[in-house]
Amino acid sequence: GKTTSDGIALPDQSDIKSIDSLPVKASFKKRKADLFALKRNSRVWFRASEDNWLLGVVQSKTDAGFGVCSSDGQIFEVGSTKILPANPEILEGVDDLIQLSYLNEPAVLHNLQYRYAQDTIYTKAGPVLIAINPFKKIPIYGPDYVQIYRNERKSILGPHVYMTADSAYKAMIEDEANQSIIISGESGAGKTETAKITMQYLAALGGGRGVENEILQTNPILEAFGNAKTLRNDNSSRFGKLIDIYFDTAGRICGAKIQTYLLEKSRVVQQAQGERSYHVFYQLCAGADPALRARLNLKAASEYRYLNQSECLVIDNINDAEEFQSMLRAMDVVQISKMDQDNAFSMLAAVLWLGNVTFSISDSENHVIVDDNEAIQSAAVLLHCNVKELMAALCTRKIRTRHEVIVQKLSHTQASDSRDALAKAIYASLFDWLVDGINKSLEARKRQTGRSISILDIYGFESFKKNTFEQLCINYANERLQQHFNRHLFKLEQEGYTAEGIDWTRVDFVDNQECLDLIEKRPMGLISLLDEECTFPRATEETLSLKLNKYLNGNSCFKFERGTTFRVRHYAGEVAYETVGIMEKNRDLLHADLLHLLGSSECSLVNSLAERVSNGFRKVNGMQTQKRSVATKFKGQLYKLMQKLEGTSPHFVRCIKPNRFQHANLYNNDLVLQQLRCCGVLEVVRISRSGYPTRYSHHQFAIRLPYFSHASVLWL
Ligand code: AD9
Ligand code: MG
Repeated sequence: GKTTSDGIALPDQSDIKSIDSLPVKASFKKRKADLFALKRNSRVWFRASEDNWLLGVVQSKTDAGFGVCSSDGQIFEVGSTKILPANPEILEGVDDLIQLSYLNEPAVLHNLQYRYAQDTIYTKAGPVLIAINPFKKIPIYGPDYVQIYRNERKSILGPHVYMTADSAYKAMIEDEANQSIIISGESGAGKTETAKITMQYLAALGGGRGVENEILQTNPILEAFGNAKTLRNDNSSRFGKLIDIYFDTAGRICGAKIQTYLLEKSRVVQQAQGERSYHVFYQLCAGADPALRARLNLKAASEYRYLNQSECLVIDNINDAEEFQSMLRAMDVVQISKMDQDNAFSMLAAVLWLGNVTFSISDSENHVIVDDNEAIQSAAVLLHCNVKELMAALCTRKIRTRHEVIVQKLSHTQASDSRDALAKAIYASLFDWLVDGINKSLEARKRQTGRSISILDIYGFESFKKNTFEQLCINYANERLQQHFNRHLFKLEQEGYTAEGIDWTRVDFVDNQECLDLIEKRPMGLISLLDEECTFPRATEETLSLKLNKYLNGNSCFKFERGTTFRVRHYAGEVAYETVGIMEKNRDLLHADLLHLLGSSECSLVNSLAERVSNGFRKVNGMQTQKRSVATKFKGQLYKLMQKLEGTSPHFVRCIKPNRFQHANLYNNDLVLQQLRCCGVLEVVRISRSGYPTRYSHHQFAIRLPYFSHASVLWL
């Protein structure tokens, strides 16, 4: 590389790429200028080891770079590729990353960590709010704080989700435009909590009609039925949720509507070791009163195979029985009738008892019959159907040919699968039924303005040791959301600057279109190929793998691994998926016999659940029933969601997980950096800065002046 007038070696372009995620050209120019500007006593970040940056002060310039004194008085020889200018002390812990003179990664990380150490979890990154999960209660919520933020005294307290909610509310009223608050982040980063805090603020601001309390009380219900403990998060959302909150002309809340997305139903029958099924099952087993227990023939959670197989029945610091009581109160508030509540609990108990249904080999061809025991008897009673018919439907299959009906006996695996399919279908349709019931209660009673604020809280990006269909869908949804984020904060913003004739340096960002193409392009995308393979009765996990490998290998986001594994490079990281079980989950069939059985039940709830399930089916040749694939349906839902969000003014919140252990006061720089890098927050700050270079107050500017190097003026 070149040398400066002081004889300091300057880094090559290639060195810079690895230490800075900024576009190479711009970053090279800036870095060169920054290094020239470093003088004795300049504050700097230097890399002591891989990804470990320390704060120091330049002592001398040497042939190889710099002599730097660290904060504990040690002297380091630092090469010029391993040094970055640090921000002046006056900028320690600024509210908005835009205010930093130097926006390098160590500077941003230090700023966030500095704030986090003081329990200041919110920081602005230009138009985006960063929220770092504290994993502990911080006293910055509640009526007093709502008052402060609604009275515009926010500058005293700094960034907060309340501030974001407040901006959305004001913009809705002033611009007469629908708003959305889009919360993203990895699993466990704090999206659901943030969504609830947002709802609380809006309820306080627009309350008065009473419906706001109903809206808040939907949370414990939906979390009981749709959240579960995973290895990442003790209260992980296993469904996506968009809630539209409607306001009247006076700015008061007058109703709401909830839309949910793809509940992970496989969890009902199976969970990974150390995970749990949906909270509501454990709540019911722990909290039902004696009368309800007797009616449902309810046992302890440990007695049910669907709950005991993962060897995790309780969650630290959670009392399921108490949670059940809160959930019951919430159901009352949301006006779910006692009868509906009782019926819903019968369905839950029926699912649990189905899980205990066992089979025995009945003939030399290994066909099975259902064991006649407490499990099948209880399930039949709870489903209000004939026990003999239920037994028959579980272990045989009627096949109608043109002339006759053939009864085919099932193997052990087939029968177990049909039992599990029934349990999953009942639970998933119960969930939808519940959401519909809630929506009826929340229906906007006075919709004078038609104005709304929508809050989006979906399942966060996931990467486990084993990833399959569910992770693929979840991560796909996150890709879609990331694209929406990019579109608004990069594409639209930059187009705006160009249109206004603002002279600025174009900021590159990681476009995730290729990954989306990989998943959803037709006819050669993951979903299309999967759907096609699902129509072949003889398809296996191996044939699916071969097919994916054959057609997707050209996409740089796809990598085939041996056997039944393939890798996808997502914006948030690479994930290895297993094809095992993917086709069954995508087909999601429930045999017609079981559907008919539910339809013949004497319980109206069971009938209506059957109807819900069959709505997703279509008749082929009047005989077979088949459904639009789960992935294709999900794709359609996401498409509609994006269309809807496009019609609103978005407010973005990025939740960040500071450690993988759900611990308070534990901050892992690498983990934070990785999340910041992949979601594009740093680039957003750079764009905002290039668009509005004079965001400083006079006072701030005056204080900063001595530190204002030639380089940073050029850069801004
Ligand atoms: V997932 O994608 O649904 O698996 P989320 O929703 O991003 O995930 P969640 O909101 O459930 O994460 O947060 C995880 C846990 O972090 C919560 O159960 C709280 O214990 C903790 N948390 C999150 N945000 C806050 C907060 N603002 N204050 C205190 C918090 N604790
Ligand atoms: Mg969540």
